[in-house]
Amino acid sequence: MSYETITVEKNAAGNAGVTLMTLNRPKALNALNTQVLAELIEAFADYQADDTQLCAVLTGSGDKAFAAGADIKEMHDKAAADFYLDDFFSPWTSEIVKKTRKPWIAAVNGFALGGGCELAMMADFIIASENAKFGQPEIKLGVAPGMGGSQRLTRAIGKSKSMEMCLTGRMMGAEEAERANLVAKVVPHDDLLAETLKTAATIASMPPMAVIANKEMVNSAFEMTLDQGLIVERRIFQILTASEDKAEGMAAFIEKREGQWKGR
Ligand code: CO8
Repeated sequence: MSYETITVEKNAAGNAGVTLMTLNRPKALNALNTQVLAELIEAFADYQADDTQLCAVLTGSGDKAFAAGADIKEMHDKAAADFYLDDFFSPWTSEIVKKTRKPWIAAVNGFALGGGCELAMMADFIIASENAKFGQPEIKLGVAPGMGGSQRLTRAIGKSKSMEMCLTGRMMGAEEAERANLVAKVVPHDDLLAETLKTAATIASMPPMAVIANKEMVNSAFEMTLDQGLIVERRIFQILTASEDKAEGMAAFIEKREGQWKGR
């Protein structure tokens, strides 16, 4: 498949099972326009469908930005009716987040602002370069987050900090983002890609069905009451106990060898 605004590399840098997707509009600080969305939807669908690929990484090209937001130049001339009738921004969640059952990591290499911050938060977790800067500056444009920022940021870092970020539009550096639990870890800028690919390779080496199950369980903590979530956890655990990989994983532990996964 050929793309113009993103690049996709399977088994990236020799890491078996790891797909690297890169937002590739560096002159516009990787701003997210309609074409980027269409290409990412296709790339994520291909990743989901390809049984050889088990963990994905999304990053931004260039040294400066993961993504500096939704494309302001594209949005500038749109009328409210266009945004409403097209249900603008809806496919980011419905086509990418909901349909990608396999894990993906955002490797945030610089600015992650507005839609860029919101896209990073759609990932299963974020690894940030020490140069990363997160923010929801939409208020300065007379609007507000539209791709999930008010919801996902608030769930990640709590109401007080999220409210302050959204109302002032200020940026949060990587260290603060780690303290606030927005990111899983911060690494030196030059090591970001290698470190994130290494983490992805670790995930790709796990039993694939158990990976999807773990992702589904943790995500259910955001959608349900504790009682409902605990039921989901128990049921998924019980299903996993019937898998061939459970039999193999436990046998491998007892026999002191590496497991060989079937993914079922
Ligand atoms: N959209 C389009 N182009 C952009 C964007 C963007 N979000 N961000 C940067 N660019 C372009 C600039 O226009 C510039 O292009 P050119 O060279 O042609 O002038 C190029 O990228 C480089 O940018 P700068 O010269 O501004 O670089 P600086 O280093 O001086 O500044 C910043 C970097 C601070 C990141 C600055 O570019 C900036 O503030 N960008 C905008 C950040 C922003 O406001 N993001 C939020 C956008 S809105 C959004 O994401 C969700 C909207 C929800 C709306 C819902 C509507 C219904």
